[in-house]
Amino acid sequence: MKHFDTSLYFITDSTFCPEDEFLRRVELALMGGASIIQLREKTNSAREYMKLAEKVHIISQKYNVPLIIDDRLDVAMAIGAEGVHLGQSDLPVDAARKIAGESMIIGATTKTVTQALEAYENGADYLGVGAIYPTTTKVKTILTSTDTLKDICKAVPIPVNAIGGLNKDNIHVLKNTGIAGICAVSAIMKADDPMNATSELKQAAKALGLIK
Ligand code: TZP
Ligand code: MG
Repeated sequence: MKHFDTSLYFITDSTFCPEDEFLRRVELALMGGASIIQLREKTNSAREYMKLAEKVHIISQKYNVPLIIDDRLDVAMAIGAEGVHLGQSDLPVDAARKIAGESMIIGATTKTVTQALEAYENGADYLGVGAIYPTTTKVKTILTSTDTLKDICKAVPIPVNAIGGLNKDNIHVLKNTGIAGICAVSAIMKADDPMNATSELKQAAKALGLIK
């Protein structure tokens, strides 16, 4: 059995600060209690992506937190990351599973029950569903209702995480949806104090009974 905890799923954005500051923020998020981290780079070359991933992996290993690489299975495998996250235009989950083997954590973005069932049946270990709220991090995304989120949670037996514009003041809408965790980029990455922001988000989610 694969052991991973998606309750506080921190996703990076390195586009708005220098690398030193980026790595410092990554570490603070882990210190604040992020249970899993996704390195999400959209503009880097494979080589740049890999170099940054190696640096982030050194930090994540220190905190015993799995590192998931967004989009790129090759980068994930090359650096020995614990997982990869695949969107609807990335490698299909079954193809990635064939290449990566059973031990790799594979996550998938799904916006409908049909997509969720397909990803699960093809071997996904967890799902990301959203955007729940409008987001400034990913411009090209459509909103997913909490009703659809609930239907997806009911339809698959794997952890389902909510994503998109989430922060400690608006996650109450996720009550009774059946999610396993919350994904956040800006609420952590752009906070004055990413450690505090992470721990406050986790506390808020716990207080609402969204996570344990
Ligand atoms: N997928 C759907 S919304 C989103 C992704 C990657 C970005 C979420 O970022 P933020 O800053 O937490 O709204
Ligand atoms: Mg993708």
